[in-house]
Amino acid sequence: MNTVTSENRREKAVLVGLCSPPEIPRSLVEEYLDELAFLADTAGADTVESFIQDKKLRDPAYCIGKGKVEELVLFVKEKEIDLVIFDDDLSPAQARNLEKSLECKVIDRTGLILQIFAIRAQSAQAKMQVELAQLEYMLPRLSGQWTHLSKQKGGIGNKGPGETQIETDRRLVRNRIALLKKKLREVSLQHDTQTRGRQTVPRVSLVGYTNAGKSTLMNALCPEAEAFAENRLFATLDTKTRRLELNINKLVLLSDTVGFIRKLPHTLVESFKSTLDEVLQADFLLHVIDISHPGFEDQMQIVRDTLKEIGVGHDNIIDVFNKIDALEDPSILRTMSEKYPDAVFISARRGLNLSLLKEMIGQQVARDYSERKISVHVSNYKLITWLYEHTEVIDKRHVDEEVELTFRVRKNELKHIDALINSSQTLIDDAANP
Ligand SMILES: Nc1nc2c(ncn2[C@@H]2O[C@H](COP(=O)(O)OP(=O)(O)OP(=O)(O)O)[C@@H](O)[C@H]2O)c(=O)[nH]1
Ligand SMILES: [Mg+2]
Repeated sequence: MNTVTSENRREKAVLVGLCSPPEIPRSLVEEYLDELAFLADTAGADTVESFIQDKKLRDPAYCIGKGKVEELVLFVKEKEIDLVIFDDDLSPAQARNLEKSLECKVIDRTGLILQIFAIRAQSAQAKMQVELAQLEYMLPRLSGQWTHLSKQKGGIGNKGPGETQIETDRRLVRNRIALLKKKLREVSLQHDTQTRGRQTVPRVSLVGYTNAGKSTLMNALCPEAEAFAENRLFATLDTKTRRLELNINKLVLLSDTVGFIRKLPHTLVESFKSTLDEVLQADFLLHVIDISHPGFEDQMQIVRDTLKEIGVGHDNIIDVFNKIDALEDPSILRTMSEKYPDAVFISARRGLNLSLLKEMIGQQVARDYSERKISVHVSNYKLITWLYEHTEVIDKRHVDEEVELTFRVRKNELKHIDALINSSQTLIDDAANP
C-alpha cells in the first residue's frame, strides 16, 4: 500500500488540543487527542507528546497563547519534531505564523484527514474526490508562504494534489477544481446508468464511524466480498456492493462505504457525495457502532449528524452494535439493549448474532416490499420482460399457456405497477385473441 512510511521514515509529531471555550472538559479534549494520535499514526507519524491549552490566554494570531508557543518552540527543537498537529481548525494566517515560529510543519485536523484520504484513495474516482477536497482546502492558503512545504519531499502535509498546482496561481487551481467537478459529475452519471439495472433488488448500506467494523461485517455476511478491513482509520474509501442472500429467494444488495469521523471536513463530505450516493439511494441503513469504544454514543450522534448533512431524511436505520466480544464490562449490553430495544448486538469478527441480524434485515425488507403473483399469457412477452426489468422476479412457473410470475416490489411502487399490469391486460387479451 502507498503510505508515507513506505517512502520515508515515520515522522515525529506533537499534538495540540484546546480546552477553551471552557465548556470542553479536559477529559474530552484528551479523548479527542487520542483519536488525533490514531489519525496521525494512520498517516505515518508517531506522537511524541500532547499539549493542551486550557487557559483563556489565546492569541488570535496563533490560536494558542504566546507562552504555549514558546513552550512548543523549545520542545520541537529539543526533540527534533517534524510536525505539530492541531485538533482545532487553524486559519491560514495562524498556520503561517505558527510555522514561522516553530520552524516545522504545522497542520490542523482537517489537513491531516485530507492527507489520510490522499494516501488511502485507490480508485480514480476516490483520487479525484480527494484532490478536489484538498484543492478547496488549499485555495485560501495559497499565499506563497505555504509553497515552501511543497519543496520538501514526502511526509505528512506534502502528499498534496501535485506540487505544480500548489505553486501555480489561484486561477489555475480554480480551473482544476472546475475540471475535477465536471469529471466527477460524468463518473456519477456513468455510475447511475450502471446501477439502474440493479434498482429492483432491495439495497442496504453500511454506515458508521470509521473503524467501527463495517468492512469486517461485510466480509462476515458476504464471504466473497473481500473488503479491505484493518485497524486503521479510513481503511475504506470506495463503495463496494455485494449480494447478500438472506435465505432462499431473498436477496439484498449490501454496500460498504467510507466511514465518518468527528469534524469530517466539509470539503470532503461535498466531494464524496457521489460515493455516498449509495447511502442516499439505499432502502435502509445498517448503522455499525463500536460498542467497545468509550465514546461510542458521541460517535453515534456524529454519524447521525453527518447523515443529515449528506441528505438522508428518513430513519430507516437499524442500529448494529458491534465488537461485543471486546467489551470489558459486559453488563453494558443489558443497559444498551434497554436503551435501544430495536438494536442488534453482534461481533462481526467472531460471527456472533449474525443470523439474528440477517433476520432483522429480512423483516425490514418485508416492511418495505410486497410480493405479487400474477398470471400472464405466454405471448405477452412485453409485460414479462418489463416485470423482469423493473421488479425482482422470485418465482416463475408455466401453467398451460400461462406464465405464473411471483415478484417483489417496493410498496410505494405497487400502485404504478398494478396500473401497468391492468392496462397491459388488453395486451394479453389482444395476444390471446388476435
Ligand atoms: N474485537 C473486535 N474487533 C473487530 C470486530 N469487527 C471489526 N473489528 C476490528 O476493527 C478494526 C476496524 O475494522 P474495519 O472493518 O476495517 O472497520 P471499518 O468500519 O470498515 O473502518 P473504515 O473503513 O476505516 O471506516 C479491524 O481491526 C477489525 O478487525 C469485532 O466484532 N470485534
Ligand atoms: Mg471499511
